[in-house]
Amino acid sequence: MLTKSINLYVIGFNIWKDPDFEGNGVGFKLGEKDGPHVIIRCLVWKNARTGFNIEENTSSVTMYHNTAWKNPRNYKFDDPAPNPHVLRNNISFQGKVAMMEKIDHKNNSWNGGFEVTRDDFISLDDSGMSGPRKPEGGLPDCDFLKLAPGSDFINAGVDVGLAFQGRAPDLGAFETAAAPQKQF
Ligand SMILES: [Ca+2]
Repeated sequence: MLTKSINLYVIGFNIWKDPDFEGNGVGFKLGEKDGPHVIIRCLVWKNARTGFNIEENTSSVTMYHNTAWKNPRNYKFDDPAPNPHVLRNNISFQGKVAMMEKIDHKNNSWNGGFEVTRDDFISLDDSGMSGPRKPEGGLPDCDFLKLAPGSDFINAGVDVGLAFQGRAPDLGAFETAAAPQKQF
């Protein structure tokens, strides 16, 4: 299953005070049944427990350009992977990352060389994300978790075959528009 540009948040909180509430607080459940899921440019934030959870999936799951913020565990890939899961260009901010050995994770925010701070993002205000979607289903215009000018994540990604701007892909769910070329 290919999943692109999906946003999941406040899962696992009983916001409606439902007495039969049984949510387990996981944003993306990637397991239970095996499937070589491909997760691209998704956001997951403020869930009760886990953002992206591999949950014993033994297929090779691919995660490119996702952003997880403020889940107690942002990424939980804690099962052995007979077919290695592949993670590139993902961001974790304010939440734990659990990666078991044999998981192929490189060039993500937790792989060294980056310090993720508040200043990497234009906005952490998610109030605009619950607004109406655009007619074609796109996100409302808002700067939530988009990279701030000067962020180390801009042009710091590896090419995974997806469109990008500037000299290289950015990390995370949103690609920063490249500066216009100077006219000589
Ligand atoms: Ca770029």
